[in-house]
Amino acid sequence: MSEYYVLDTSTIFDYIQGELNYFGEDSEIQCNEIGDGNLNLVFRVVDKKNNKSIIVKQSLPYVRCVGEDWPLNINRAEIEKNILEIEYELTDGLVPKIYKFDPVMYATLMEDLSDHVIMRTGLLELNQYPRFVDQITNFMVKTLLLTSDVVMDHQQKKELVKKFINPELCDITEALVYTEPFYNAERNNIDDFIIEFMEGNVWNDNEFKLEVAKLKFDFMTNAQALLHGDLHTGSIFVKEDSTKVIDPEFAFYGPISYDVGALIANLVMNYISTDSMVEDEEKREAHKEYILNTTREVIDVFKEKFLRLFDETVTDEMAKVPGFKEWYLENIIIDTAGVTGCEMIRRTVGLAHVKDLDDIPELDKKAEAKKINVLMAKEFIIGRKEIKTGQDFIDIVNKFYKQEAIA
Ligand code: SR1
Ligand code: MG
Repeated sequence: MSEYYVLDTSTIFDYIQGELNYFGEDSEIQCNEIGDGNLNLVFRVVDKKNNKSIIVKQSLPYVRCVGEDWPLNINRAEIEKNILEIEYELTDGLVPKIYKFDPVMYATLMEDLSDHVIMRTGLLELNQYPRFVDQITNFMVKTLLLTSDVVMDHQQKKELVKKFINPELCDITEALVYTEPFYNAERNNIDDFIIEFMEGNVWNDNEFKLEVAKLKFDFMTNAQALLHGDLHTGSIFVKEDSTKVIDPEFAFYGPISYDVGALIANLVMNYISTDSMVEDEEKREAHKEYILNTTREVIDVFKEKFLRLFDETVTDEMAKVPGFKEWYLENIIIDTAGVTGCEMIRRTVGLAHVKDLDDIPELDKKAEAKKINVLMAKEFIIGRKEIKTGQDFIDIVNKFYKQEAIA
């Protein structure tokens, strides 16, 4: 067939065989649609007899979690395929391997990583991942620094900017992360218990909103590096000794802080969630400590590796001037704190929430957690110029966990 159609579990096996002849004649096939993201279909097809499996991810021509009322360009599948190939190369395989991309069906056939678990789920089950900090900082430093003007030939870099122009998905982020959560927008998904609180603490605070506006315009205009564009804990697969980053369809040239901040925000929200949800004191405190250490280390190891790789790979003459690399990195970390705050607020009141906060079972604890989340986010944004180290990030978290319950 040479026309796009929406795949389902009854057509997926024949589709895969037609594209790749992946499974043998004696296969015992099981197909499931496992997509739990907001945009696409994801099929896992397993041959139980021969222990072989594959993932097919297909773009729908609309936003899956909203429906056909919100059309969305299916070419995002091609953007994702293009960036996965670059990231695979730059990181020695810290993303899934692509077997084939189909430009008619906007479908990518790729490595099945089901021996891993989505990090958000793993953290909510209080699991720990000893290789995570090392691997995710390798991923971020390599994909971000090596695609920047510091290292790349500037004309080639501009070609990549062109290739990864991603207006529709950027528009989603501009609206859902940087705009709508900061007023009572129709598309927001707001619990009744937090409306008045948002009016008092966010929507009527123009001084604060000015800081968010500055961060929004940095996101829109600072073509610093080729970003993943949605690097939260739902876009990361983990197991004991392995980390794999998935779902980079929001990729574009933007500020490095956007990737680092998205990750830090989602770690911090897991901390807040753990405090509210885990009843067993020993398990709760151990996991909170693990999350704080992970947060601190992600920042500090990122900085250390960034400076080292900068020295090894810098090509721009002016970027070699003493003091430049420290200045460049300091601004990335400051803006990382700003992005951390924006991501935390949008996951509390914007269209797309996170299980970490929404799944807190007791209503009063959920309300308190979400209010702490918003106030902490404000501190990250307003105080960002003083946030320079991993310790500075966790000092903000600790500050909230020493104060009395929020009124
Ligand atoms: C309509 S898309 C909502 C969110 O899902 C994606 O994972 C991105 O985070 C986006 O903001
Ligand atoms: Mg996604």
